Amino acid sequence: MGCLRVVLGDQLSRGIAALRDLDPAQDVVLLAEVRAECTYVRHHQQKIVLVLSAMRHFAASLRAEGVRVAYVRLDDPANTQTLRGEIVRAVARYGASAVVATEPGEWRVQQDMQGWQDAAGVPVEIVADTRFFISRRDFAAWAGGRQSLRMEFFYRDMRRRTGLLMQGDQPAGGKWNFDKENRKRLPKQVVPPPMAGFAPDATTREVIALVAASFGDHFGALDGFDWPVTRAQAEAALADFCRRRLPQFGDWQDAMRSGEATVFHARLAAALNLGLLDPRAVCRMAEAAWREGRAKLNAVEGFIRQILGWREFVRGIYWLHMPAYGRRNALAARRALPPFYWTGKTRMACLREAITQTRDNAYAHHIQRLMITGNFALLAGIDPDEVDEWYMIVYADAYEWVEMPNTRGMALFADGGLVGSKPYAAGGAYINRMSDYCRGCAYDVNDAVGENACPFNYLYWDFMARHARALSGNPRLMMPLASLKRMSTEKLLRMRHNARVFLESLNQAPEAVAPSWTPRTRQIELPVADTRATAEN
Ligand code: FAD
Ligand code: DLZ
Ligand code: SF4
Repeated sequence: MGCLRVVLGDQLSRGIAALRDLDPAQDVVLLAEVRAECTYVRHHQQKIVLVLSAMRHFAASLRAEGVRVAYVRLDDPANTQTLRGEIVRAVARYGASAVVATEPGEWRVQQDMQGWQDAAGVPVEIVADTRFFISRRDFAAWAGGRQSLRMEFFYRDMRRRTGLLMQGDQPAGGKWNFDKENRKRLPKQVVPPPMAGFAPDATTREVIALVAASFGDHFGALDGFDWPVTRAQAEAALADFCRRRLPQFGDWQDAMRSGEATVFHARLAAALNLGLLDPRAVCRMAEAAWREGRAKLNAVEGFIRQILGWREFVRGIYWLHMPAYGRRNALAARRALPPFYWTGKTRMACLREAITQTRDNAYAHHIQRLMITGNFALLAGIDPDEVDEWYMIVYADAYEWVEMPNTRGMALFADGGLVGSKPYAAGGAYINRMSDYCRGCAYDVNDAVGENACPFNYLYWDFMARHARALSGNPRLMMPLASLKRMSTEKLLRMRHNARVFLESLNQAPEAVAPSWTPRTRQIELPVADTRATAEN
């Protein structure tokens, strides 16, 4: 027999490198549903349904083409429940003379692949994943010799390389980045169109039952599952986005609204990361909307930057710095993740909203991830390992290559500034400006001290004071650090006291447990000057 060609659950593209020289007369394609991949973190139930259903549909499309597919179901009694075990079994069963696989999206799987050859007893070839605009090797070459890596410069090079949104050698519209135009508050009368959803077919319904029976104790609701599970559905979702949402994507890119999960976002990351959509085709379709006058440049540039810029950049950073990246904790954050990240039971309306949506939909949009759940974890000093695991679990689009640099880097600054040039720390005023959450909140966003003060306010200044010395050289933080210096000692002490009491109450769920809110300054041991300059731990 010929080769065994392995396709992992997030490699569901017909053009995936491992299938490139497929000989349908000789080769067998292996797709294996295995418990190890469903439980290495306790993925949201919708994510498992999405991956397994998409795998089954992809296998069916290969078979329809006449390709021989070895498909291992999760409940097959012979299933060894690991990728390696299934490769060994398939090599023996089909008498394969070699294995071909595409490089995986996660470091731990790459490590495992190193052992496949010995285990299977035949040569294993691992080919580069060509579904990205830039290869891992070319990113490393781009990064080599640069003092610091900034997404913005990488993105400009990628625009030049691909010609996307270019007019000759100049950026379309004379500017590389229209982000300043993309921070508008969402007015009441603007109602985002409903998201394109896909009712589960018989295959998906079967997987839903399997997941409910096998992983029903994992986080997340299964009702209302409507993710695209085939290439055709993903393309329909993309077309719907380009027609109905992209034109307004830019203006309200940072806006949040209660009860509104996606606003004008695309909800395409899950399909992109699974391989159901090709990022090049997605960017070209968005670009065409601008060239044909169907969407403004600020919207299209903002959207393309996320895919051509951020998505490629974080992947490059991940592979450049793993495995050490996964241990980074530059701000020495050690606090346990509060239980409300799992239950949504908190009096803070913004967190309640973001977490409840996450539980129900396996989705929250970027600003909810960065400025609500991420910002809170940053300010509260939650251990990056716990935050990382939470983000890996809760989103349908989560894969470590993209989740980890966004979490440890962008949201937590735990990488010390490899991904972002400053911590994305913000108080309640930012959340109030970009959402309607504060109106329905038990706390008062205009207060920074006292029983009803918005926790984001005092936690923000507590964070700044805790890390003032470590952050003092950062030019982007000059303003808040100068305000901190000007602040009266009494006010800062009161806020830091509130922060301490609040943080101590966090693990006695819910945080509404009434703490003593009377500031007792004598309990704060450090003199103010030292307090301001002392990094946590
Ligand atoms: P849109 O806002 O419509 O953006 C369009 C596309 O651009 C997305 O589909 C996605 O492919 C890409 N994109 C946008 N922002 C980013 C980014 N920062 N990094 C990489 N790609 C981006 N994205 C994931 O795909 N998987 C993750 O596990 C993930 N974890 C995140 C964790 C944190 C703490 C943060 C702050 C961000 C994370 N992101 C992750 C990035 C981003 O939030 C999601 O890609 C986006 O919210 C997905 O929704 P969407 O498809 O509606 O995106
Ligand atoms: C995420 C996931 C899940 C839930 N299940 C499977 C599976 O059963 N079989 C499989 O091949 N892949 C699965 N995946 C995707 C893998 O976890 C993914 O390929 C690696 O994390 C590398 O990115
Ligand atoms: Fe969130 Fe504070 Fe607004 Fe409440 S007041 S919703 S805690 S930002």
